[in-house]
Amino acid sequence: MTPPTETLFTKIINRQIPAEIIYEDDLAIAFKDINPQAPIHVLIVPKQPLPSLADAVPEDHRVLGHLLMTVKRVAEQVGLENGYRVVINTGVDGGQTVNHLHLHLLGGRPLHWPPG
Ligand code: D5M
Repeated sequence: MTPPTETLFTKIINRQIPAEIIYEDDLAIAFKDINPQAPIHVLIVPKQPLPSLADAVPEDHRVLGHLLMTVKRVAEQVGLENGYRVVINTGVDGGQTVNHLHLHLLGGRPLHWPPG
């Protein structure tokens, strides 16, 4: 298990670096991805610095459920009424580059399958 450390996303949560924040509550924050892969690309991030989904334990179920409900809320907020994709890159083979759990919300165009 990777120990939790201060990450780039912790710095966004603490307003130490700027981001286009579009939603925030006690448990989560959502901001626009700096390198968008679709017309709408938002990251939904827990304030608790869980490194990845692979590090989750049963006690994290509340925040994990909250993150999915936050995706749904943000998708409605940004008008993704035709659908969207939610991605959680996990670990090296999953293509995770920031070791702070985050859900990618992608939409605004038809998305292809399978991903690369
Ligand atoms: O995705 C990590 C994502 O984080 C990637 O899509 C770019 C995004 N990113 C990196 N730095 C920033 C800042 N400063 N603001 C907004 N978005 C950022 P992964 O799944 O780990 O590959």
